[in-house]
Amino acid sequence: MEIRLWRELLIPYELAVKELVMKFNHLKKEHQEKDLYSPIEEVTGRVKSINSILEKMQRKNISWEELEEKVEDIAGVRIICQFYEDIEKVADLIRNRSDMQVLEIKDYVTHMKESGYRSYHMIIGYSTETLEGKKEIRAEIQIRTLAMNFWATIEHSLQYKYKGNMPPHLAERLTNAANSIIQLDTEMSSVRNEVMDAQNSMLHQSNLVADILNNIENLYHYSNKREVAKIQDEFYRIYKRKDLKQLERFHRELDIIAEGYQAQALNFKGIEGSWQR
Ligand code: 0O2
Repeated sequence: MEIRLWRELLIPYELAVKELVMKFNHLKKEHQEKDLYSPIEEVTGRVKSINSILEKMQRKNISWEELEEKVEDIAGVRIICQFYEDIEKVADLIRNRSDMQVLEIKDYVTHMKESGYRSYHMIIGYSTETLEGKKEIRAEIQIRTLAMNFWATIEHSLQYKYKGNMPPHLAERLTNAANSIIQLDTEMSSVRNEVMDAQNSMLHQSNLVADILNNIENLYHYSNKREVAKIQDEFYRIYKRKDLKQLERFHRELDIIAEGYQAQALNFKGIEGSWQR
């Protein structure tokens, strides 16, 4: 029998998982930087263990030649959302990307598995580039809510413990819990708009504060230190009031002051330059 070089086989998959996790985390960050609610709450990834790959090959009667085509989740990424509605938003973000092609959808959200499992799976084609050159691989992206993830994590551990022979009383409890998860997600969806508003406003304030302090720090480097200390005191005074409108006004005014100082500094540099000539 031919020797299987598992480490070599898994290299592009390891790379793909790292790249995909980084890209989805970046999408979350982009939303936050634009004061936008992010449908992505958390991203994790893993390369399937060799044991788990072998088990799946055996269970599904997959040959070595078919391994990379038929075990579609060697590279797996999980995207957790806060709300049910976010799942479709994330799926759209993925569909609109040019660096991954959606090959297959398994919608266990609309069509819950018999076990009670709910999650939206997208099998994608993804291109990796390693020392050996370019390689097209398949990866599985699982998209689910926090509540669905809670259920799946618990059930996965029990499946592992009972190796497919779940005692009926436990299976029943899990089915009941799965129904409660549906109810919980529906209940949470009804406050989604309020939560989105609250989170947008929190993000907006946090970006404003970061921007203001950044501006103050810049001013500190090229203007009168006493003036800057006064500006900083004023900022802390306004900050304590917890009034977003005042903070926005202060931010705009500070922008104007900073522009003024910048123009002065540039003029000064211009004069310096003409002196040196
Ligand atoms: P891992 O790495 O331990 O997560 P399957 O026949 O279900 O094994 P298939 O048909 O290739 O696999 O794809 P499917 O059904 O989309 O399942 C792929 C993955 O979805 C599984 O990976 C699980 O992560 C998850 N999943 C599917 N069904 C269930 C379920 O009933 N309960 C839980 N908790 N998770 C499920 P693996 O193979 O289990 O590997």
